Order: sequence, then C-alpha cells, then structure tokens
Amino acid sequence: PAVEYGLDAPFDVEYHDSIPSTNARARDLAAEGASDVVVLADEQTGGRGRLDRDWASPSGGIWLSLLFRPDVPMAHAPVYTLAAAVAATRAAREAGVEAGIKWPNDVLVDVDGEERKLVGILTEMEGEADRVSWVVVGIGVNANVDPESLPSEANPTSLEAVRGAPVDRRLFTQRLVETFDTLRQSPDSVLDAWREYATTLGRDVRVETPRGVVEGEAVDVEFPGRLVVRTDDGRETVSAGDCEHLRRV
Ligand code: BT5
Repeated sequence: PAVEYGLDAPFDVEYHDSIPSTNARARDLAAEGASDVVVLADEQTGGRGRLDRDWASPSGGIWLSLLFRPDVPMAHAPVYTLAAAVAATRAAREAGVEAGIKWPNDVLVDVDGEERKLVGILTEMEGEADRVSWVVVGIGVNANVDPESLPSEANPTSLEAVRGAPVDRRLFTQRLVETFDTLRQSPDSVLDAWREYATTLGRDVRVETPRGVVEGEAVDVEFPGRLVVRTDDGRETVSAGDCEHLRRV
C-alpha cells in the first residue's frame, strides 16, 4: 500500500506496512535530529494510548505520527493535541462522518445515541521549559477496520462502519496533514476551530484529573487546552484528565 500514501505534504513521509508504533519510530527519528516527518503505518503491533494503555491498530487503519520542532515553550504544546483533533474531525466530516471532539482529544461519532470512539491522539514531547525540542503527535484513525476487532470497552467505531464503505486513506491523510500544518502555524486559531467541533462544551462532565475529580458544566476551553468547568463552588480549569460526558437527563 505504499503508493497509496503518495502525499503532497510539508512533511517527509515514511511509510511502513507494519511497525510496532509510529510514535516510537518518530521519537527515534527525533533523537537522530529529524524534523517535519510523518510516519505512517498500515498496521501497528505495539500501538500505545495515553498512560501506556494499548492501542489496537489492525491493518486498514490510519496510524500516523507527526514529528516537528515548534519554537514554543513546553507549556504551549497541548495546543497541538487539540489541533490534531480538529484536523481529524474535519477530515472525517469531509468523508461524510459527523464526528465531534470530546475534551481534550477524543474524536467521537454518535451512533444510535451512543458516543463511539473513532480517533485517539497521543502527544509526546521533549525539551526545556522555555522551548520544546520536538513534539510528536500520534493520531490513530479507525479507518477501514472492523469495530468488532477492536477492544469493546471504549465503544469503538470506524469510518468504514459509519459510512458503509471504505474511505480513501490517502485523501483522508492528505487533508488531515494539510489542516494540521495550517493550524500548527497559527496556534491562536486552534481554539476557535476546536470550539466549533467540540461536543463537550455546554454539557455536564466528570473529569478525573491527577488532583481529583471535577464535576460540572463544561463552559469553555482556554489556551493551550484547559477545560473550564462551572462547578457548584465556582469555576475550575483542568489541564489534563479523563473526561466523561454525563448523560443528559
Ligand atoms: C488514545 O489513548 O486515545 C491515544 C491513541 C493514540 C494512537 C496513535 S496511533 C499512531 C500513534 N502510534 C502509537 O503507538 N500511538 C499513536 P487513550 O485515551 O488512553 O485510549 C486508549 C484506550 O482506548 C484503550 O485503553 C482501549 O480501551 C481503547 N482502544 C484501544 N484501541 C482502540 C481503537 N483502535 N479504537 C478505539 N478505542 C481503542
């Protein structure tokens, strides 16, 4: 399938039929001094989610990692995770799949009233507080895969399952990378695009953060990606955590 990925992209393209993890490969490339590379794979044998969770990556998906070296402080890097969610959501909508973003970076589709996970994003970085050395944004898109072959606990779905037909992976990847490239050049525009696609804003949420649980109505997002929650005691901002949309009653 290598020719399938003849991308016209502002990134060098490195394609693998099968690799343990595109993020791990991109980190290795970063250590060698590379930049502006997108690592793509048809299949990952050791795909990773956040907190070292497994990420199922059978053949037919779009498993990719973008390596770049933005001139920003470490604290700004979360904005690239949001940018990746926007890019994947836009590409999904262009492919006819009405995806939306759950804070911070899950791309979900409503299937018969159930939110199902279409895309996962894992950002890794290294550097000094005042300037990152490199950022790797890993994006896993369940493209042409059978959701039945994915772990059921996350309510997975795929582009193919929602559309009822396979998606053109080259075109999807091209659009995703183009959008990401535009957004990374103007981080200030990311939040507006993110708000447009967010399903979390205006909803009651329960966020498990490293410092405890925050519950309330998600009212906004702040640079570089903090969620603003209106709680019984006032307003809290959360910068990291697992977010659950509470059922509408
Ligand atoms: C994520 O983690 O959602 C980030 C996933 C990032 C994957 C990409 S693929 C390219 C690059 N290379 C890598 O090795 N990784 C990146 P998290 O929010 O922690 O979600 C992980 C959880 O989602 C797992 O514990 C499962 O429950 C579930 N899960 C695993 N595989 C899935 C899949 N293909 N689709 C939907 N859910 C899945």
